Amino acid sequence: MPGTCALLGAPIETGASQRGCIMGPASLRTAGLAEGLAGLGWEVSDRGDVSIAPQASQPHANPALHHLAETSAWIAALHAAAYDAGAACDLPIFMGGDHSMAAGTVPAMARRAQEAGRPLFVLWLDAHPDLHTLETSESGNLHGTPVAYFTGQPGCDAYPTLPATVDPANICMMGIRSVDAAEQVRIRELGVEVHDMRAIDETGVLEPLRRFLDRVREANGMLHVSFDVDFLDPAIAPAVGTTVPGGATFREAHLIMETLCDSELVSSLDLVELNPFLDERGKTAKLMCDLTASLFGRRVMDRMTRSAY
Ligand code: 4U7
Ligand code: MN
Ligand code: MN
Ligand code: MN
Repeated sequence: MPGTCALLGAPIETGASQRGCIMGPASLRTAGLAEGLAGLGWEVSDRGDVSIAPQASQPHANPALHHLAETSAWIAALHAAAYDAGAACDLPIFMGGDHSMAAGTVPAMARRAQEAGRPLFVLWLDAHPDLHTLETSESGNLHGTPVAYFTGQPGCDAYPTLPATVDPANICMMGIRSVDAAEQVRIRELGVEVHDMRAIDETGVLEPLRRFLDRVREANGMLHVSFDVDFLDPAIAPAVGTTVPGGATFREAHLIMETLCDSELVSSLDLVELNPFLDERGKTAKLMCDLTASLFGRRVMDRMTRSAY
């Protein structure tokens, strides 16, 4: 299983209402992300942080939008850097930064998949579906828009042109528990697979995850995992601006990562929305590193066989 892993920092915070995500990549490095993976046998290279030039403001018909020009510049810069990181290793990790960065990383992975003649699947671990267009966002916070953009929804035209989109049928969302009215409508229209927290209470995480992984395998797909810290319950992961009670537990999250590891299907990972300014002595950063280690092969006990995932 161990192979090569590239870390890429995306210190972007203009997509969120609260400041602090700019420190996310530094906090993940301080918590020992690279060292943990190296200890599992992975060859890890750190490609440093992406940056953008200062931007002039860009007007939009929706007056609520914040930092549209910066976000567009980040999307373009991250797309290019993520594409290169994907070419340079087996499994890149994109360290955020707020979730607007997924508007750069996911399309870059979709382009790589398209060039390989394979479909891209996305596992979206989040309290929120992030399915607003630039027209429907009421908060104007652009970290609520990446999924609408990378599935090619109209209303995101002010963002860079997409070279490849993700088929909504290839997205699986887990942990959802805060959905705005316009997002609710779009989920139904697009037929996105959503396992909200009630469904997880009822079935657990394993059954829906295994079914999704079966689909990825049958389609010979590549799999991008986008992990928003607010997927987790705020009691175990306080370092996030958009806390929503009733999130995933420590073991639910680890079980997802362990199962993903056993599947050997994951080809890229976002770790997003970590706001170190809100953390408690690095607790959330360490948890995100431990969860990543589970995805990269750390296990409590040696097993005779891998689970059937
Ligand atoms: B995150 C929200 F209204 N939907 O649009 C919005 F609830 O990347 C939240 O998932 C967006 O953290 C959260 O502002 C974006 C809100
Ligand atoms: Mn999100
Ligand atoms: Mn969220
Ligand atoms: Mn958030």
